[in-house]
Amino acid sequence: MEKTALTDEISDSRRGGSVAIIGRPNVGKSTLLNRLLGQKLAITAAKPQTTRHRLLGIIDHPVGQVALLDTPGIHEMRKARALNQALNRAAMSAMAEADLEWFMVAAGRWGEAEDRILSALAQEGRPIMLLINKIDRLPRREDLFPFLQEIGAKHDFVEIFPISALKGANVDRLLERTLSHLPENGACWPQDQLTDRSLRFLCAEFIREPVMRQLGEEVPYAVAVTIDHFEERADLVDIEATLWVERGGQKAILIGKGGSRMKAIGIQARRNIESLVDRKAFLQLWVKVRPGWQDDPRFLHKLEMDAPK
Ligand SMILES: Nc1nc2c(ncn2[C@@H]2O[C@H](COP(=O)(O)OP(=O)(O)OP(=O)(O)O)[C@@H](O)[C@H]2O)c(=O)[nH]1
Ligand SMILES: [Mg+2]
Repeated sequence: MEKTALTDEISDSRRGGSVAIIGRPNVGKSTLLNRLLGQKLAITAAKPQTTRHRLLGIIDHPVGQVALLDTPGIHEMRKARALNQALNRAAMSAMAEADLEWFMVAAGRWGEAEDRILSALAQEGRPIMLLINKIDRLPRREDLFPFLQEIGAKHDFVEIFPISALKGANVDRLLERTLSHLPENGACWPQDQLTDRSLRFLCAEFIREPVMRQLGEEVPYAVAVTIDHFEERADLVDIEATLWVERGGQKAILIGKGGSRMKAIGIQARRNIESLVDRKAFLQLWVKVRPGWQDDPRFLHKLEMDAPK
């Protein structure tokens, strides 16, 4: 990396701290985590509510470390199922413990949801950087100016950053500026550590990703993945997993005609896992029905999502 003025300034004391990425579903939070890590850790899809867990990614930089917390998109709960409550709670708890907040919005989009999230963030009292993502979608850069003016006035943001998480525009600069706002001698994780999540957890997520990406409206939200068997060998990982749905009809859709959908999901999941573990994966997938799992606190606990008492 090119030596910057910032690197010179504080080369003798590493900075560090935790940063929560907060925003509405689908704005690109997980894409940014992966971009900054330089590898895929979080699952992403062009659908809201892809992320269900808070996910730590440790970003190592010459100037210091950022413990970056990806979070589920904060959403209004119409039906307020236990799963939805757990998603919002995971985001709020990350928000509460971060040293600094990244509030992410999509370029040109600001609505009531953004106002609500911003007021929750402001209540935490931490510095907030506003990230305006997906700027690659704008036909012209100038199109952003009126938007910047309007939303820049909504809060005393420490910085405002137009970025493209997908294309990588402005993200290096974002990281440098973020580090300058974090304490000296802050976080300190082993340099080769990427996250605090187990490989087993990540594999369950990497199986859920093709479900999110390949299936239509309702079914992906009714799917949860548990790992029944996980064995790491020198040349192979051997995994058996269950995809849980809530109804028989969803099971039929997930399996597809003659098993074709599950086959396609299995192929993509195996690819995801093999590139993560850097060896072959042997994957056996089952589909089972568990009515009402989205409201079952014990099952949500099993999925490593804290459930309401
Ligand atoms: N054009 C464009 N698309 C992006 C950008 N960042 C993310 N996306 C796309 O937006 C969609 C949502 O991205 P995610 O990273 O899954 O969004 P998220 O905020 O984590 O969503 P939830 O987990 O549901 O809260 C995906 O299709 C991404 O490829 C970007 O900078 N530009
Ligand atoms: Mg996400």
